[in-house]
Amino acid sequence: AHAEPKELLELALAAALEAGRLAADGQAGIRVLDTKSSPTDVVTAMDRAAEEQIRRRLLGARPGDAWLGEEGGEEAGTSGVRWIVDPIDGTVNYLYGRREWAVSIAAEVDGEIVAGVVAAPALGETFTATRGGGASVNGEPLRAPGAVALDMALVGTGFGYEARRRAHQAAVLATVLPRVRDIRRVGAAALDLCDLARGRINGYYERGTNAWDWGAAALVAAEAGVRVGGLRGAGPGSDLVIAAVPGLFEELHDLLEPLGADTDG
Ligand code: LIP
Repeated sequence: AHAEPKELLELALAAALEAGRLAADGQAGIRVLDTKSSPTDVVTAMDRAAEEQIRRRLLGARPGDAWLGEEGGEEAGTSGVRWIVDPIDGTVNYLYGRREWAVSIAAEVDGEIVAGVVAAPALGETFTATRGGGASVNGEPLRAPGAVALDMALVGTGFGYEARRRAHQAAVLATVLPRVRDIRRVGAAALDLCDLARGRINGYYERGTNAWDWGAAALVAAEAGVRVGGLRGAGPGSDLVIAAVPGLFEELHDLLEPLGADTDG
């Protein structure tokens, strides 16, 4: 059955905090220089274990819901509710013992995300939002600061994993970098959008991310007053996500559009 966004948020929050503890406890044991087993395999195993734990908790409570997970793929449901889950966004940071990684859980009702949690245990930060109900960090209301001009903007971005895509992303960046205050590459799309919601960056764009990376965080950002979209009026998608408060959003959009930032060149 359908549920209220607040109920879905509570469930998602409990699941994200639990999975965050599991992953945080496991992070210390990962050694990048360990020669016996590949560290990437260890991270993949943790990704799977965390997603499985989230799935047990969410689908245990709501068996008719649909699923879209980074590790577990897609599964249809009957309730009209779909969970969109990234057990560890920022896996390279996680692997290197860095703190910028997060568990991301979004609840979609009839195709629209209505609740989202981004839990970053190593940072001690948990972001939550419900559609129309505002966004918070650690329970404190979040409001993005007003627009700055593009040349004063600190802009976050990220890069894909394939060489060809990266070469074009580097070409786009070569045009963007001289036009802005500076660039940040934090390594977790969910945290980029949450950082934007609290004014730690002013803008963000990235090609090639998936709904599990940005679904929950896009709601946090939108509820904090950030515009999140794509090129030419499109919504955010794997082609391109652009985010900034109104005013700066249009400037960033108009800079990226002629560069083909939504393509691989
Ligand atoms: C990662 C993103 C990162 C992006 C990578 C990747 P993962 O997600 O959050 O910002 O640049 O392409 O998608 O793989 O760590 O879940």
